[in-house]
Amino acid sequence: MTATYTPRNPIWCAGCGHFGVQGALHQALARLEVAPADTLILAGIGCSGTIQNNLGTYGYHALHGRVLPTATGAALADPSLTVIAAGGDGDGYAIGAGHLVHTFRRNPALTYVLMNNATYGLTKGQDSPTAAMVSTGGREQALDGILLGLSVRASTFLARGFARQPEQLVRLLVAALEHARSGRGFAFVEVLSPCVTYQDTYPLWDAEVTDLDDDPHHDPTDRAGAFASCLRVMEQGRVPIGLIYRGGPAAHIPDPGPAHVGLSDLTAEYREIMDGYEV
Ligand SMILES: Cc1ncc(C[n+]2csc(CCOP(=O)(O)OP(=O)(O)O)c2C)c(N)n1
Ligand code: SF4
Repeated sequence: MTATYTPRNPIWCAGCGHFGVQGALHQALARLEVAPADTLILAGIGCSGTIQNNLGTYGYHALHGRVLPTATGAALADPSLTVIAAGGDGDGYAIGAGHLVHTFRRNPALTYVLMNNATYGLTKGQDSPTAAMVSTGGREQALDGILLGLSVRASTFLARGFARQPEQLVRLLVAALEHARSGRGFAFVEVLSPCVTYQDTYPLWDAEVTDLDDDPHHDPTDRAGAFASCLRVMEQGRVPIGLIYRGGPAAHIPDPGPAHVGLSDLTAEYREIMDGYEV
């Protein structure tokens, strides 16, 4: 058996939405019987960016905003791994926004869980690109990652869950992991995950979410229809959740070519380092 990592206790404030995300991810991986030794969780910087310490899988702490190119590299290097990228709305929608757009465009086979709390939790509550979802000050519009994803025609899986609705969140994460693991491509799950310390959005989002999974008129295989469903809900001042879109072309899996490193190609020094991880 291959040992991975002894999980740490989360460092989050009591009540943080990220606990719900972690619990749901743990359940989704268990439901699919994905072994921790076959799973790599890469996370960005932020309170959300510590999730990879807590699940006993392989983990990697990426630079702020750079989790997606790192995860794409891992998924291409070893397609047998279940690769999960994770991070906050600051990490993914601010400094990392460019990478998000190009990851939709490239559609690599990995899952991305973006914990949206409409603030920068780790650095004590500055406005993030989604802050306008909850504050009325200023003139800025919130960035909507789902509409952004729908607008890139190569995107193949878009969903939004709520940390307070664990059953649906587990279902969405299972569907996302299945999508990526079967080679269909990039599965993006934004989770409304309130920061109880700097921006407690539980009451607001409890009242404002509209579940498109319950809407018989919403067809998640119709990109234009999904866009219209989301806009209709948002224009009512509400937040659409559920499986928003699943379809599109299969994942583009490029031949890694000469850059591909097989175990037999490793230098003696590198092999020694790798051997250090064998138990
Ligand atoms: C290059 C760089 N710029 C800025 C920071 C400071 N910083 C650390 S975490 C963070 C944002 C965290 O917010 P978010 O990604 O939403 O995660 P949360 O803590 O809310 O879970 C910022 C701006 C940094 N670490 N590195
Ligand atoms: S500061 Fe906010 S995001 Fe960070 S652990 Fe506390 S509640 Fe969670």
